[in-house]
Amino acid sequence: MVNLDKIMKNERAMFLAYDHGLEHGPVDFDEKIENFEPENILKWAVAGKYDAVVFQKGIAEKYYSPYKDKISLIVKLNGKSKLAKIEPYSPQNCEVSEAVSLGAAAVGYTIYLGSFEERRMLKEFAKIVRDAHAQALPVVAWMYPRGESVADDEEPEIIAYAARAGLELGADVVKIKYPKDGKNIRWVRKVAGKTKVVLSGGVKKDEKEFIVQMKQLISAGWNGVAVGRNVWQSSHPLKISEEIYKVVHGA
Ligand code: FBP
Repeated sequence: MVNLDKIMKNERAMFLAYDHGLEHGPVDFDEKIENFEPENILKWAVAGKYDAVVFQKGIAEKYYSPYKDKISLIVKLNGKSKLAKIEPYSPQNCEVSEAVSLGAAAVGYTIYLGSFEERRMLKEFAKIVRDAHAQALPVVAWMYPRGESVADDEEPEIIAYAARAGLELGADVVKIKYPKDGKNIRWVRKVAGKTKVVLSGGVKKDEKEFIVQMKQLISAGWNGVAVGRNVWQSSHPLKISEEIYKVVHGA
């Protein structure tokens, strides 16, 4: 039986995502780079009462251990840069066993559903689910339809497909994007069945708009948020974290 207790409370979750240095490069960190140092992210994660932080293994190895009793860790097992102009494929760079030695309470993996490389990711993911579940470790799937065959990755039908595929493949939590115009959010939640569903934050947007979106999703049964830029690119990361906390976990 998978143990979600270290990364969720009452079936709700707030994850602070910080794997962008690999996915996008330090461009997301702008000129105030010191604000974006891993130690600050960890401090905000603790002070903001997140349920877990998300790191690639390199950051986890070098920065996580002083925080291991303060905040849970999700180790992202795959990743890619944005430099290669190929069909999206995010290769695995860390084994479940390595994540466990780093103190992970869960592991994460991105699947670019619809990519010509989809089969490689589905195969890697299947092994990860097997290895993680053998030790009751939850698996969080970044379900991102992407590639030449995917015309619009915000289309509610496509996002619902991604959520459902996560359930079918054994994910315990799926991290998916906001369906365009907030359409079909109940249906998207429903098709994921017993798999938990969290919102992938996306680019920094108006804070009020972000909180309104969160409220809609929570009342449609979504389980929370895995957010990065909307928190650490804010001029007041703790204040926005408090707002998110109120929506996700209640006052
Ligand atoms: P954000 O809240 O900043 O969008 O972070 C969520 C996330 O999935 C990160 O974990 C990841 O690095 C990034 O978004 C991937 O973004 P993209 O959509 O550009 O692949």
